[in-house]
Amino acid sequence: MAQTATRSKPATRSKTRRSSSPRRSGDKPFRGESPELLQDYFHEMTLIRRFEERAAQGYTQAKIGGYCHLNLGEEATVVGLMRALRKTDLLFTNYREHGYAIAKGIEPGRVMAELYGRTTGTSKGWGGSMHMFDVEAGLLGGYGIVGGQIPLATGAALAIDYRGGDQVVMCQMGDGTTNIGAFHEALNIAALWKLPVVFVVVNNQLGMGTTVERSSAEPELYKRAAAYRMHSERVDGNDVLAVRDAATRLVERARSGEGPALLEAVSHRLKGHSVVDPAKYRSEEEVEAAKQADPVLNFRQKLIEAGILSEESAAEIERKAQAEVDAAVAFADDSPHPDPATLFDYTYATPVANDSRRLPEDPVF
Ligand SMILES: Cc1ncc(C[n+]2csc(CCOP(=O)(O)OP(=O)(O)O)c2C)c(N)n1
Ligand SMILES: [Mg+2]
Repeated sequence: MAQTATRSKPATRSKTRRSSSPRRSGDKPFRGESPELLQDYFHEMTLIRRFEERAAQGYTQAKIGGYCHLNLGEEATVVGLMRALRKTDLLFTNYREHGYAIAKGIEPGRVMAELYGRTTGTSKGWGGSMHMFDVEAGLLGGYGIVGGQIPLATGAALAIDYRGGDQVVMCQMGDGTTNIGAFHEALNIAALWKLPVVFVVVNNQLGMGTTVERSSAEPELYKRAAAYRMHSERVDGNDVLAVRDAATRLVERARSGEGPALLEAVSHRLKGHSVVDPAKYRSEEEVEAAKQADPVLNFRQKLIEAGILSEESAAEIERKAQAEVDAAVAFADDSPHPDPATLFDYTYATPVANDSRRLPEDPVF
């Protein structure tokens, strides 16, 4: 395979930041920001919050089956990251991706329909919570295998580079994922070949019930990029503007051929690992700290203090978000279930020899 000029350039020296305190937007956080845009961020963060609360409810009503992991507490990270991407840029995520699907431009109704397992969902109802997929929106999954998205995202970045495109790949993952071998393999090759990919570690400080300190010998995860001489930054994941600015910097850097980067966004998980996890392993203090750091409520408060929202206009945005989620639920509920005969239609892109299409009730021989 021919090497492109970009890939044959030697890797540059690491510019990993020495300071471990996450970047924030500063004392005058809204200076130079358009009030409409800030209100729009608040709306989208609130929409994701309400959507996820409703998904949890749908699970207890048995409307949603299988696994279901929520972005509660990560809304500022999700919105900030997605605002750094163009529609044509590609996104790969882990299984905690409902908010990303919405913020990447997929109708909330289609996301809820996928959770409900209906034909109008992003994956025709066959994927469920962990497998949202929409080529048009640039969301290439939704992966349930921890780290499974990382080699695929790196491969997509290689394809873009090989074809000389100007898209960037964003590869989202959790803190626990940085201990998977594929993480290191992918970062190494991405740095060597200067691929247009931004790896994002959403550090919610827990991998299921295990803290970062217990699982990672270097708990400041952005520093892992140094092993690959890759640029990296750490940002306050509860600060939507700081996340947007850091992600934009790294995405545009990758787009202009300066190579991959690693962004660590530090926030909290407000609830259990999945909707069925009561999270008994967390101390009261830890849960309280997570609540205090709530990115949606804190952003609301700051916008009111800055005169960008009033109590009434904030409540109006919240009503609007609730109405959109109600409409998404109605759309999902009214949509048809898939025909079981189509179960295997989307397993492989091309025909595969010995592709078993046996349903549980079918005879083995
Ligand atoms: C290869 C593999 N190992 C283990 C699991 C089980 N598992 C699912 S999620 C998870 C924790 C991942 O934590 P993190 O990367 O921090 O992501 P978060 O859930 O916090 O978003 C584990 C161990 C899996 N799905 N895949
Ligand atoms: Mg985690």
